[in-house]
Amino acid sequence: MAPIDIYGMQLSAPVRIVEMTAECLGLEYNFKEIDLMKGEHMTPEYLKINPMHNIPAIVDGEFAMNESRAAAAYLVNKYGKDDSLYPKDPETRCRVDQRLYFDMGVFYKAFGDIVYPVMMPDNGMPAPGEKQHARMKEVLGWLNSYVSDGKFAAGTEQMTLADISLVSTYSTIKATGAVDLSEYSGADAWFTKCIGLIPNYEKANGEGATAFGGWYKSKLA
Ligand SMILES: N[C@@H](CCC(=O)N[C@@H](CS)C(=O)NCC(=O)O)C(=O)O
Repeated sequence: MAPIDIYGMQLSAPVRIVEMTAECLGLEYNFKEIDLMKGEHMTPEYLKINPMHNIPAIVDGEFAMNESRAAAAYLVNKYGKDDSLYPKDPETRCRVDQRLYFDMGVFYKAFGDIVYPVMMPDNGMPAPGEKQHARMKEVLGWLNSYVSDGKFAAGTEQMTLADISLVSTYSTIKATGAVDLSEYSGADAWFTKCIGLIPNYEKANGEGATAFGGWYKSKLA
């Protein structure tokens, strides 16, 4: 099988979801750097691959796709030896999907509302205050309830795409130090367990999360 191409940059949490998934599947991949700061996502070459001009995108032969969680699911569906990362049982898959949508639309959103106004002060977002921090706490409470008592995020016996996606966001939050995570010991134990199960974790996610955290911290007065 020819290696797939993953387009993106390590700073990006969605990009790291796809990389971690490829690592868990033992897939060979070429990482093709798309530096948003240099505008490389707006070149005609990249727009041909992904007209939505966000990262990540994958290319597998003739097939190109963006949206990290959809791309990660494709990789499991196509290349997984079994369905353990994305179980086919309808209820379990629904729980995995719910966690994936939760991660994108609720968890990362709550986090973004706290850090992006600091990292990109010109983007017009309101400065984070009590409201944004209260929301983040509520959302972390839900994550904690999903993963407490030694459970994986979708209630399975094994790690799934739900965990990989949530690990990407959780590690990024942790690296910024922008949110007090001390109340969520269940989540922290789950995080430590998951990162021990992801091959080449530092390369696929840890280094990028740390770099994101460094960027955030550099913007604090
Ligand atoms: N829901 C998308 C989000 C992708 C996304 O927003 N990527 C950001 C970087 S983290 C990006 O590429 N922004 C530049 C742009 O949209 O032009 C996914 O999970 O793939």
